[in-house]
Amino acid sequence: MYKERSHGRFITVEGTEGVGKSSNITFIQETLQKAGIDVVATREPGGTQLGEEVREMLLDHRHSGMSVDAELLLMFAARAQHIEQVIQPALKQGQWVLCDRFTDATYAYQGGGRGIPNERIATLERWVQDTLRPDMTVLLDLPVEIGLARAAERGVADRFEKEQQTFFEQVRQAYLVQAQKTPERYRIIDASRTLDEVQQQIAAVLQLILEEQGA
Ligand code: Z5A
Repeated sequence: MYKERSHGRFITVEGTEGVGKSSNITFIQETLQKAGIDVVATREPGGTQLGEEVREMLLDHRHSGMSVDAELLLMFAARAQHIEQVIQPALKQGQWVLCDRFTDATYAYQGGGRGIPNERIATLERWVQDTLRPDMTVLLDLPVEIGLARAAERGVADRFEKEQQTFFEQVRQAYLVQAQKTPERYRIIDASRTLDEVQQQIAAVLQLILEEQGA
């Protein structure tokens, strides 16, 4: 479907519960903007009106009985709209897209967490994305118990946040396996450090991609 080669760069930020994605996305966006990059920040599930409505369904406790396949297909339904309406047009215009979660989250949560075989996810990935893949994925990694303790301070838990620690351990392992499989794309950040230290690590990896870009 999306055969055209895009000109902008596609950066995704991933991690388990409470790793600090929200806290660091703004930092990444500001760092890129200071380097003169035109950045579109967005998120999954979400990023479009349809995607945000799907997100509400996915996170809502009223759907605690949602089947794992329904969950998987809703993630990709939102993603299809997001790619067509936001990601691909931005990349074609030369903008950089900074996305809070993308398909690596599907491999981690629906694959690692829910147990859906990777081949099924890969089938949908090829269908919905064709050759579109992130250029760089920043994985904020930290022990699950620290992330859960940080997240607990935020208040009401959504449908995913109600999961047990073992679920998030599986999610974390699935992320680390993906990072091992595609080391050229993944940048693993030690997110257990202070916010300042985390941002120093992120600044270093951004510097590399900016140098490659000649920015
Ligand atoms: N999901 C899926 O299953 N499959 C998919 O394909 C996709 C998503 C795309 C919603 O995602 C859910 O969708 C998600 C996976 C699923 N469910 N879960 N869990 P989300 O990204 O919106 O949800 P989230 O993971 O809960 O992200 P979040 O709420 O935005 O959390 P965060 O961004 O990682 O953390 P934070 O809010 O920036 O930080 C948490 C707290 O820690 C906060 O109080 C910070 O001030 C504090 N913090 C942050 N960094 C530090 C450091 N370094 N030290 C100390 N304290 C810190």
